[in-house]
Amino acid sequence: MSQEQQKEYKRLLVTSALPYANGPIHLGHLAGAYLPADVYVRYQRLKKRDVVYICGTDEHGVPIAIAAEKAGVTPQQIVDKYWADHYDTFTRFGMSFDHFSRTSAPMQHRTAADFFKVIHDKGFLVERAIEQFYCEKCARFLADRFVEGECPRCHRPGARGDQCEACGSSLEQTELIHPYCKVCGGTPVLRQTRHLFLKLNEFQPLLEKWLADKGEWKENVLNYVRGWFQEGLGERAVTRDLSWGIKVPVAGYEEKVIYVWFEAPIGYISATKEWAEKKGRPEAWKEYWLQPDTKLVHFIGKDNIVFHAVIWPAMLMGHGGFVLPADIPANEFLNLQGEKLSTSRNYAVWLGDYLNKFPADPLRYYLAVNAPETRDADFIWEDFQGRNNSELADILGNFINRTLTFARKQFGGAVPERGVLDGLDEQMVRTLAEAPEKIGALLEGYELRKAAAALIDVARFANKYFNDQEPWRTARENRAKCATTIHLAIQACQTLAVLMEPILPFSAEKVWAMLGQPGSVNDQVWDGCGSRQMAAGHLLGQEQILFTKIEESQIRPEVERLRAISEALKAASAGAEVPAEKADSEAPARAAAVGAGQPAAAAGPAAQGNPSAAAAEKPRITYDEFAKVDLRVARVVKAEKVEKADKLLRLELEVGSEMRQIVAGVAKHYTPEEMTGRTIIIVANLQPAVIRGIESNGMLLAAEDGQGRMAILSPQGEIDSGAKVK
Ligand code: B3M
Ligand code: ZN
Repeated sequence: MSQEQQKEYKRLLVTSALPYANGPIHLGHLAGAYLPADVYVRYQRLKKRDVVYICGTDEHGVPIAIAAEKAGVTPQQIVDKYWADHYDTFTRFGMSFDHFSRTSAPMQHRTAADFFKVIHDKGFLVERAIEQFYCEKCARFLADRFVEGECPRCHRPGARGDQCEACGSSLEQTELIHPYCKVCGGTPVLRQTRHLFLKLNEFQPLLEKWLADKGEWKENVLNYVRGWFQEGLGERAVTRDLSWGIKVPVAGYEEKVIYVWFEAPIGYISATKEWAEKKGRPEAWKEYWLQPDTKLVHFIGKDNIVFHAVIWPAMLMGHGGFVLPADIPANEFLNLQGEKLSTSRNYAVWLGDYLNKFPADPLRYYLAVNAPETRDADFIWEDFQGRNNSELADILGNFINRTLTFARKQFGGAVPERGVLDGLDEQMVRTLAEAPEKIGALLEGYELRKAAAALIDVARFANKYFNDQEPWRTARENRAKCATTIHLAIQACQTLAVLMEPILPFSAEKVWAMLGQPGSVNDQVWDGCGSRQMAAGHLLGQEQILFTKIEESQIRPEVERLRAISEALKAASAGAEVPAEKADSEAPARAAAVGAGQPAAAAGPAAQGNPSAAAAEKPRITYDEFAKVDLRVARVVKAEKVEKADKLLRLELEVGSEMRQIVAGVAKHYTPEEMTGRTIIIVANLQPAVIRGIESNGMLLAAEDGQGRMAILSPQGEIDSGAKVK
């Protein structure tokens, strides 16, 4: 056990990533940052720990500004709509936030501006002049995704200023071919602008030291962070040329806003302040944020790791006084029917839609037992149906139902006397007594899959106990024995009600009422809940149906809708990759890149934000489709840098008897000297493109990995240029 786990915490502060307020919540969100946190928090409350659970919407940033301009409404109107939408659907799903705030709140404006000022005044920010695209028609600089164009790598249209979704490359906006303003379509020009950069590099030694004893953290989180350290942390731009957001509180920067990823995590603090005010104890937030015996836990999806595990702790260290995260249990992604979610293409299951058709608990259970804890998981409607029917209905629901029905019929709906225990009874007693600790340890360690399975195991055992004791027989032959069986079975129902609560809160409450217990199951105590006996004579309540079986006819339309979208997408992209969709959020991997000319170190390691997306499989293609690509061996005759483009080289190639020119984005990894004389592989029949005014007639092949490394492909052995590659 690490020092971190042994440390005695007095209170818990738990957060879920703040969802962007520009689109509804879908199942991918839930599986990543919401359900796991809610289950954890509900468990901690039953453990009677002091816990505050904070969330809210992330309401600033470029995508929201663009969405508003396109829709002809104000950004505020958009975020108001989605704040209410998120609040409503989360509530119906059973999310038990202590406070659900929003980053456009006045408290956040004050808190974030003060925080920024402290970081600035302590000298952790540095001003840099950079060149950035400017739209003369719109009279503004084009931050991040306000500019789009053709991808310099894959040449598909619609690449964004920070990333090409089609091929996954991370880009500098100035590399785009035929860039255009996302709002008016005009061609932008390059202009000088200034931004403040966080000197993240100065925090690296401190961060490494801090993370050294976090060996108990999830491996995926530690791996990401190690990757960033290896690459070396660079400066990150933390201001943007935008009007929607929190104004930069520094003289000369009045026209700019704080970068959304600098400000959003501060939302955790401001939301806690609002919570404290709501409680009538405005100073109470300080206990949670300023006392070192607070355990701060951030639940996030894996695309948010660098922001929470590197940049945010650096900000907290820079500011001083605040607790640092004690754990960041990030989850992997949830796919859908075997394919990646795509929100813009509606290849998703929206929570609101789901809740209009099905209850919350079966989804909570399925997302728990099938959580993307250590690798991506898949939401499969048929599997969801199967688990609901065979585990929730046939095992858990059935046991509780048959027990209470039997008690009503045979014992007038009262708890019968517990008599002498036989071996089976003792096993049942032991199983119940051990269950809270066993399942508790799993929940404490964020092992939702195992915890959900262990819960069903208790019910499975209880069902078997019921069968083996044959109370329908002993009811006639040995009433005392029958009474003992039913007494223990009812006790098992009571235990299950408490154990169910974190994952199945609505059903747990129903069981509690069915048992005729007063109050709410939430008021119960986790520890010892398996050993608490029912009083003989206690009157049970009304039976209700706990879990309804889901029919094939209910899920078929869902499956068919998704299949139709997936097939249409495949037809449209004709074998090209359907990218993982992040259109509704700020690009995680390259979030700080604001334009060309910024210090090279300002950019994060290229593909690191999301290695699995980078390595994502493309749909299968036929041999004929592959055969359309004309791959050739080429020899580099001459190589030179492209002016004002620090990633580009102009290459003159010999391809058989032909000479060609291409522009390649390899300058960060290869010098012109290293390129000259090399034998490489090119795509020879790619449509020509003009990059930085230079015609590029082909594309060289190179591999990029998750560590930001690049290697150019070359043939092994002697071969003539112009030779075909197949
Ligand atoms: N809104 C990104 C996301 O929803 C971002 C999280 C902010 S947490 C401080 O993926
Ligand atoms: Zn424009």
